[in-house]
Amino acid sequence: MKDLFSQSPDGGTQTLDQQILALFRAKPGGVVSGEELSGVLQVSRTAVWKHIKGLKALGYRIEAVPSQGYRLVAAPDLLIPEEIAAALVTRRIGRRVISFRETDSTNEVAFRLAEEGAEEGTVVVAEAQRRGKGRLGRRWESPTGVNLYCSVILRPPLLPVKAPQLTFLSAVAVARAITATTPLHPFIKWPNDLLINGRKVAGLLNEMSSETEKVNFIILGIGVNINMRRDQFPADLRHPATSLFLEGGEEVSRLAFARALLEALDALYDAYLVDGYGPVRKEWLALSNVLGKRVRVTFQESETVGVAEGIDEDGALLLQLADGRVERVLAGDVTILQAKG
Ligand code: BT5
Repeated sequence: MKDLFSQSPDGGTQTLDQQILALFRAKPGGVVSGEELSGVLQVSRTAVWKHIKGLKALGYRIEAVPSQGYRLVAAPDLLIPEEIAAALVTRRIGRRVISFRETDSTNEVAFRLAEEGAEEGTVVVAEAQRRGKGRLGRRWESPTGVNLYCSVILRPPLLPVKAPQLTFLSAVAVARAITATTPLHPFIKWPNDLLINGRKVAGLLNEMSSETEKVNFIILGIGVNINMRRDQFPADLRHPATSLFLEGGEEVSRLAFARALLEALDALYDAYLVDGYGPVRKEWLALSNVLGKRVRVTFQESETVGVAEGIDEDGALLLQLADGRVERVLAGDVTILQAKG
């Protein structure tokens, strides 16, 4: 049976469940009669009742109001298109959302959709990932129902070397969403981690399809640990990790977070297309935890030690070496050695 997660990736028509929820939402807090539901949806009253039962099983609290109909009392914190779209104010990003109960990797789904021509702003989310991806073939832990795993398709008019600018844009968007939904203070660790109190709360994996002179599309892959519990982290992570719940002591609505994130991405991307990279870079630098610190950057077999001075147009980290030269580091993992001076 089709359900709220089984929306066809090519958009397609709304499922019955989706239509029922849309009718409830059209009358906030109000009663929708069984007659109205079966009339608008063109199905029997028994079919309506079956679907209401299915929605209840998903966590929707739907009351039967005797001889009047049904009332939606509360919706679960599920990352499904209707719920994300319910109060979303964006121009491009999230106009189309595709959600999965489980998938291998939202980045892979988004990549395939983009290859098939999906429009800019299409968002793929999942409640769980079987093979969530980190950088360099690493794994991203993606337990069910507690976090956000999301991939956004962008088609910026950009030279491929400038693509890292969008990694910074997505880092700033995640920081804004954290600030909007919690009292916590996030920091960005170059190039793609978000930290709270020194522990990793989110990671970014941007993937690109390009030609020499032109980006075809970029997938912004964003994983945020929202309500993940201590015992859901494996013991062998590379860096200390955390979740918004563990840091703030309170559960955070994943839906509210997803909306805040898509709105932040939308606003930043809009501004980026008009004003360029400058404002993103400025906000990124203000959120960075490495500026002015002595760091070691390791990449495969090589390592560079220096004081982090900033980031450049191409996303490189600028490190001042012991001999005073400034080196551009394009990729790697950063360890903070000590504060300067
Ligand atoms: C990242 O890689 O931080 C990028 C993570 C991107 C995940 C998103 S989820 C939606 C989208 N779809 C995908 O398939 N991926 C993206 P990296 O910097 O390489 O960090 C990976 C390392 O972080 C792992 O080797 C672990 O040590 C650690 N790690 C794994 N899962 C974690 C988690 N949930 N929270 C914190 N650290 C984690």
